[in-house]
Amino acid sequence: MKMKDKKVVIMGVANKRSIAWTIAKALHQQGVKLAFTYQGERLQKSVGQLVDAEMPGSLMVECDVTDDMQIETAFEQINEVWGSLDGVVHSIGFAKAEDLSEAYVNTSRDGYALAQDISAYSLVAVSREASKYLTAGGSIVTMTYMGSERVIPNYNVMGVAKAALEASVKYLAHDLGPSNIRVNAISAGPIRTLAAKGVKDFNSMLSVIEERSPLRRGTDPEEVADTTVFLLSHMSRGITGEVIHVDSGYNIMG
Ligand code: 0WD
Repeated sequence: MKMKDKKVVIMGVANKRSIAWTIAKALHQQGVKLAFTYQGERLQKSVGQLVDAEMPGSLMVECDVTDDMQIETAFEQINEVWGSLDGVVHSIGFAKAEDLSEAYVNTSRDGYALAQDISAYSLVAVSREASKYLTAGGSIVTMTYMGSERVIPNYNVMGVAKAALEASVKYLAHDLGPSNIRVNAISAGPIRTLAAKGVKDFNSMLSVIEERSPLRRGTDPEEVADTTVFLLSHMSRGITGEVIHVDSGYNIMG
């Protein structure tokens, strides 16, 4: 994998169930140096404790992705310590709870804009700032879900935001490719995390997947983490602008 001493920024750890945390553990095992960004004081203490306990020596920087200045400053601060970067994991998404339970047709203008801002636009702003420091090329990986491709009841405004995110992956891959920066997404099957708690009927989604997916089981966060390690590594050097499904094959089912 040739990952030892690579420098990767992890965005989106809220707690130890976060997909971003499982990804961090897999990267840590490969000897990767990590910088964690956290959203506001709310998460500073809890994420800080997690990082200090399991990955001491990692960087910790505040970054609310709704604020351009915070994104700019976060990458500047990380670069001041590291001098350059090799990769970014963007594992961030948000929609208002009421927009994940009512009919999509009732989505408010505010709710639509917020979901797009945090879940899709943030990748554009992050890629722009990160690319300044990915000086020897690099890899950016984001997390998406099949609700972008087809209607998953209740996923609603998040599905539309994920469609924008996946389209952004392609446009960003085109823009940053000449600098040897790759941009890809992983479309993960449902995983029990804090974000998943907001999706109504999550449990019944899981049982359908266990019954109908080709592998007849749900998705482990470790599977998503291993694919992220691959996408950040030299092994995937020919892949960009791609959405890789890590979902027990469920997306191929009619
Ligand atoms: O089934 C699942 N859990 C799947 C998740 C299946 C497929 C994809 N995904 C995606 C999510 O949509 C998201 O993009 O994976 C990504 C990570 O989600 P997660 O690990 O399931 O959820 P969680 O642990 O809640 O992490 C998402 C975090 C936020 O957590 P909370 O729960 O506090 O909203 O995104 C971060 C925050 O840490 N986040 C922000 N970070 C910076 N600025 C912001 C913000 N404004 N808003 C949310």
